Amino acid sequence: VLGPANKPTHPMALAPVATPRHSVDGFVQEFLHELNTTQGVTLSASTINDQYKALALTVRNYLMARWLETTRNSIKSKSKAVAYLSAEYLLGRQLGNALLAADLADIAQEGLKQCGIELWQLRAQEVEPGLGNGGLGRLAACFIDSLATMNVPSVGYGIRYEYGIFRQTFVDGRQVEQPDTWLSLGSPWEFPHPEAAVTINFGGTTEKYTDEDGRERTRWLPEWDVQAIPYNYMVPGYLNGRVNTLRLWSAEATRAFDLQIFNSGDYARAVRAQTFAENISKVLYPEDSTPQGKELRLQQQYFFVAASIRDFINQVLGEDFDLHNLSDRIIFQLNDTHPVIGVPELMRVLIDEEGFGWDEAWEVTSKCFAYTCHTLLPEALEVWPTELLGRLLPRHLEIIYAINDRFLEQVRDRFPGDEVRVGRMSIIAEYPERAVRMAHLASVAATKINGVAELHSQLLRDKVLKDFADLWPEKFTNVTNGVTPRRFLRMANYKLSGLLTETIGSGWVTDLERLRELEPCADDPEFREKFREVKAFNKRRLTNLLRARDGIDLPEGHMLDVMVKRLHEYKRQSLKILHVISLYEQVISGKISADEITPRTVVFGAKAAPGYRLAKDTIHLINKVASVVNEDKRLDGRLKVAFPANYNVTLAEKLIPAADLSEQISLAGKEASGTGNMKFALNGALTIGTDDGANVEIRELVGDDHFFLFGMTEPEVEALQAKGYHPGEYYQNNPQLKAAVDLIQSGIFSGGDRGTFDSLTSSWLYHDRFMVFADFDSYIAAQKKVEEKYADQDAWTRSAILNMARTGYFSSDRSMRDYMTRIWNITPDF
Ligand code: GFP
Repeated sequence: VLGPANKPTHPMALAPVATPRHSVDGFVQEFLHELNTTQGVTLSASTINDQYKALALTVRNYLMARWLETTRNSIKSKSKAVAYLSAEYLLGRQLGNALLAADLADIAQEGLKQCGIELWQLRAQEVEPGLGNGGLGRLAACFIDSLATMNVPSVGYGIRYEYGIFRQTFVDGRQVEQPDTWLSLGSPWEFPHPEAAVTINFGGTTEKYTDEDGRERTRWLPEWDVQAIPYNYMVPGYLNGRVNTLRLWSAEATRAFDLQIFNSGDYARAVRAQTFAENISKVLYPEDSTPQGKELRLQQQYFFVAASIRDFINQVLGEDFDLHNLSDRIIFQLNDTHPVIGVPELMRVLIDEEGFGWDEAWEVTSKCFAYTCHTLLPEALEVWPTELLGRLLPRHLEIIYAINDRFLEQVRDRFPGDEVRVGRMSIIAEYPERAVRMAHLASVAATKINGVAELHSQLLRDKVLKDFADLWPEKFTNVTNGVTPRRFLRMANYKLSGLLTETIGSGWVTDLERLRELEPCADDPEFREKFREVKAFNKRRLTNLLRARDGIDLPEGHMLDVMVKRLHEYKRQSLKILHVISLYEQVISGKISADEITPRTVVFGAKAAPGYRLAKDTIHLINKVASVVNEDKRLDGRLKVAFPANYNVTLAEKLIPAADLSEQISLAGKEASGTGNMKFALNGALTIGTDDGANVEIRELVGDDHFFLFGMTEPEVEALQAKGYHPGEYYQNNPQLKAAVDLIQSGIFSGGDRGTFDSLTSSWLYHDRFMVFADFDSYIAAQKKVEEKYADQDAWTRSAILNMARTGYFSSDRSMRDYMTRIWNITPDF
């Protein structure tokens, strides 16, 4: 991926690859050439897809020389690299980013115009690769962008899911999942390398043997295998001439089909092995409520991690490299627990294949991994039943047991007699079934463990991984998440970008803290006016998009109140919809008149995991409320709900710059960080939020006057839990809450059927772990403050500008700097 280490070369191969001329003429020539030679069409006969592909290939050509050079230099410099191991990369569209990185956007626009083509139409052709689920995958994409922009030798490793995350549709308000066929027209951004395939083994048994030197060794006798085929993607840095690599693995059967069986006429059986093997890279997060689904997930994890480790060792380091020095050349960053099976895999490679002794192997392995935890929910920490892990990866299970034995010895030494602690910390859980706790394995092996926001890292130390922090306090650190300013400000909000650059120069794109220089502009009426014009433009742009994409009409002049994120109870989309229902209820029951409502459109964007019943019911409720509220004349058009289906990065890029209000309303102590919160603030939306995740740091930076804080703090949540949370009391004692819940139960949103949403209402009323009712009152009060402030547009705009000016800290460039100094011990290449 960073290039073969010791391969033959030729003096001419060292000459730089020609980059096409950076001029409109040069561009047009290149574009027409691609159209003719790669797509095989003339301009006049070309379809829009031909044009899009030719454009993508043209842009690629401009980046190609840089890519080859980056690769060559990384090998030569022998510097330490980061391998980011992530099961998800939510990349978004590639074309716009590549145009920006290669400084080609204006040239392309002009050149295409000369050919009678509009650039934006071609950009709209691109189907984004949905290789992630939410914040975790998008974070990985932001990080690799920053690493390239900051000249850090690095490679991203992951899976090329054929179908990615599902495409969400709504049928009668309910989520229905469709396969996401993002590859159906081919992707011009990938470079397959079948010749560099890696064989990945599964199943079978292990056996002991004595080697030539008379040493007792173990070997794995696998039962079946699959080919991991690498697909390379360019990761261009912003205007710095560096192009890093993202390498995604695709599964192919080793034995495609059995000709004997085929010829006997049993066609289905002839290809069974192929289908089975290739399922591995079919979809992101196969539904895991079945044992088969669970097993497939573990297969996926081992598949991509084993291929990546093997790839790095073979391709980058080469045969002569002394693996005792591996940690001088690499750090594997584990993005959550999904890649943690890499720990026993590296041990196996070193011991079984390279002949290392245990201690030597552990010495290397325990320096080569660092672990980022992204959650606070205990149920989100993966565990694999030993029955399953042992069946799929028998040698790895042995190694895990051996790691655990040595680890528990250490615990016993340190805390003699404390067997309860030993049981708590063990990598192996005994209840409800014997299973491997992957977060414990990661914590034992990693050089560093980090959370993703200050509060989160603190809670990891104090609660989730407390025993480990007691044992190894020095392992724990924090790196607050960040987002790339290139995609989420420069590209997504080009009007605002223009205004910023006009005011403070363009340096902010790679040095986001420079937005601070805009603080004084908050008091400048002329700047405020321009800022408002940008927002109005972004709203019109969104309106046009939603009309075309979803048939949704956004009314003019409304506050745009946006809640977009994965659907989960802890994130509390339910609290947001209860607010809408409550406003509606107050108007139709005559408690307030419609003109007392601030004209507001609430926009939701969220996918629910296919097997997550309550999340899907919440989507159903939101859609049903939308259809009733949007039609009710009594509201005088002052309250609307929009829920465009299939929220993704492409939509986020239009939605976030248009938003006035950002909803970050998780129960305190549950959201690790959040990154949407950062994107909204940077684009000049005000946040209504709890003291949770990175909200805490956002509020500290922007100031209390420019942030709508509500809800319990984390210690208050804990105290309430300890005392006993009785949601029924809130319901009984708060007439406004009761009226909203009763309205749902009246059947008004479900065609008269009173039971449709019982699953939700009874969860809130009887056993809601996420305490929606407890924060309802304070949320409503904070929304009143939102309305008051919004009524004073000057004050609102002032706060919006300050939000943007003060949140430059949340650049993923800063996150990467923190990883480099606190975790990786790496310096950038220059
Ligand atoms: C998860 C966490 C978020 C966090 C991201 C990235 O994302 O709090 O910001 O990882 O660290 F929950 P989601 O799966 O929730 O989107």
